[in-house]
Amino acid sequence: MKNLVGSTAFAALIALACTGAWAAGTHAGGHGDAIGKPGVAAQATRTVHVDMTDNMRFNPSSINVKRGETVRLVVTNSGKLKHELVLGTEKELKEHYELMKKNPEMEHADPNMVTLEAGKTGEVVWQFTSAGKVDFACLQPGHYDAGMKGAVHIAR
Ligand SMILES: [Cu+2]
Repeated sequence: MKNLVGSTAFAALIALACTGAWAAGTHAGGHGDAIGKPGVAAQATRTVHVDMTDNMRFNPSSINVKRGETVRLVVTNSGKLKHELVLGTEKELKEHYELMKKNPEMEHADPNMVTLEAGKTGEVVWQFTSAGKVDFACLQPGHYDAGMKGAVHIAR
C-alpha cells in the first residue's frame, strides 16, 4: 500500500510538471507572474527570430525586451534532432529537465514552450511583466547539460 501511494504521488508529480498545471501552478500560482504570462499575438510589440541548432545552441541566446512587452518568439529548428524552447526560471527549468531525463518519451506542451521536429518553425507569444531575467532552455535529454540555454533580459 505504501508503494502504491508512492508511485501514485510520483505519477501525479510528472503530470503536474508536464501539463498546464505546471505552468499554472508554478507561474500563475505562488510566485505571481515571476516569468510573465502567455501573450496575445495581436498585442505583440516585438518579433524575435530564434534559431536552434544541433550544436546545442540558441541563436541569439540573449534577448533584450522592455517590461510589459509582448514578444513573438519565432523559433526555428534548423538541426536534425528534436529541440525545444522552454521559458522559465532557472530553478523551474532544472526541475523540469530532471523529469524529462527520467521520462524521455514524455510529451509536454504549454504556452511557455514550443517543441519542434527537425526543420520546423513555431512560436511562443509571451508577455514579460517583470523586470529582470527569464531563462530559456532546451529540455530534451542531454541538451540542457550541453549548454542549450539562454535568457531574456527585461529592462524596466
Ligand atoms: Cu535541443
